[in-house]
Amino acid sequence: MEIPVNDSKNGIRTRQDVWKLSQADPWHPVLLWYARAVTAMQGRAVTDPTSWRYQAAIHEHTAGNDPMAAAGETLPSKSEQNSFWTQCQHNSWFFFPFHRAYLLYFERIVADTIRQLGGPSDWALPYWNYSDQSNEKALYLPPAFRAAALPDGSPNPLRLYTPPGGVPTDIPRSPNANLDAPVANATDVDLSCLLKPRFTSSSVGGQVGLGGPGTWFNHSNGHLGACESRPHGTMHVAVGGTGPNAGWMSNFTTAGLDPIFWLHHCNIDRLWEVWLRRSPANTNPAASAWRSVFTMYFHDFDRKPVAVTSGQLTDTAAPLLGYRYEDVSDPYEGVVTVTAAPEESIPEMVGATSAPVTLSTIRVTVKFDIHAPTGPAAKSEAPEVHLNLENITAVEGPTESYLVFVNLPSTDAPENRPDLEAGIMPLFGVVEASRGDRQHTGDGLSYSIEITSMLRTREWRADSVELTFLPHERPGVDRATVGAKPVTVGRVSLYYA
Ligand SMILES: [Cu+2]
Repeated sequence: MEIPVNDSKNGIRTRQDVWKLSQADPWHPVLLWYARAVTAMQGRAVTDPTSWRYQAAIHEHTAGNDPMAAAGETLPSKSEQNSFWTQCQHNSWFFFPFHRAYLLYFERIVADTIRQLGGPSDWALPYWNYSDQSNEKALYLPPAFRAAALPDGSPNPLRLYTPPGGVPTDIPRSPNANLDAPVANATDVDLSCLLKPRFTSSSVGGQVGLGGPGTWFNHSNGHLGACESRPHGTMHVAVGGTGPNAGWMSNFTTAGLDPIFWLHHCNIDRLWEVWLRRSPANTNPAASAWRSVFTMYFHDFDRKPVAVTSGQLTDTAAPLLGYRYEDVSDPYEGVVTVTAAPEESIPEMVGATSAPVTLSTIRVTVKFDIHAPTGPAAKSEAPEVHLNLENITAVEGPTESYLVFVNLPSTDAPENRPDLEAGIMPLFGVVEASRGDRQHTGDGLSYSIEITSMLRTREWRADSVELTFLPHERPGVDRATVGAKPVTVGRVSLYYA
């Protein structure tokens, strides 16, 4: 089917699947013009809001951690940095709208740069659909991000960067990223987040939604929404890698410097759209605290500051946004999600560990008692069961993601018991969330994983539960070589909701 790239009558541009473009031509004009714009934006001073580094600093900027910084250069004023840098919203119901606006103004800056370079006027950001089961290369970086040179022989900025006074160097990524090889596996790109019946998570945990808990400004720390956890967090770490030489995508402060970051987030933005369309019951928050009270600030391509709220960002075809996705089909077509509890149900804790759990490169097991519910969950015939993994901290990073198994017998190899795998904790952002400073409270990350069907078919109303944590192994990375990084889970608890 022929997809019209630009519906000029309605001013709607189409964000296309990067792998479909690449299969037609590894240097499809959408990618070649992107590469040229990246080079142009990297040539602008960091004080220019349309520069590559300014755009990346919106996500997070840490002085001393910018690999493209030149000694003695001038940065924007402290007050400008406070307003526009280190603003990304995580562990929050603003995760989706913040990143949607972030991509929108980035896309407008790239498109304007392409126009100035003499390129087409209808450029739109492509997306990387790593979960596409019809594409055997879906888990590989698209070829334009692995080629050393552009078709004219000049260095390819989608793979290389030039440090101040240096020569073109590979952008630090995981071992497989620049090879003709997968960077992730099926676990990393699992889309079961789309089966969540709610957008908003409980703010105390014990119930996870697609989008995250209701918060005010929240740069890091707290409970991750289902999509932010996976595939968002897992793919950050899969592309960036782990260990002492981990790459840009694994840290908040460098992620936006890697040109693949924007195609990854474009796919995350697309998944929000897929979720909304897959059921009329899937809706965005109606609360004004989400829609209109919280304002986010960016710069447009003309360098003028702009302000937006989430409520202005819900319709991608609205004039402010003006885009649609090539494909928003539902990978779970026909699968109906049932909400056992109403949106306002109060989760009740029925058991927890009494001491922090330290994770390691080998399997770590923890067991705790469960008591019968006495509060709201006691009235429910079939409450949902949620595992809460709270206050996860690490001082050094980036660290590997951990898989969580429920009641895995000590004699069983985890790879033989996928039926007991409850979920994954991608630790993207854990070091940032463990720091106590202006933008971070220091109390770490928290995950909530629903295990209703696992527990109900096995030890429903059991009096204890045992969890096993194991580092997640990725293509090209041996678990044993990742190296032990001290990761602590403050508390593990079980909730009925
Ligand atoms: Cu991200």
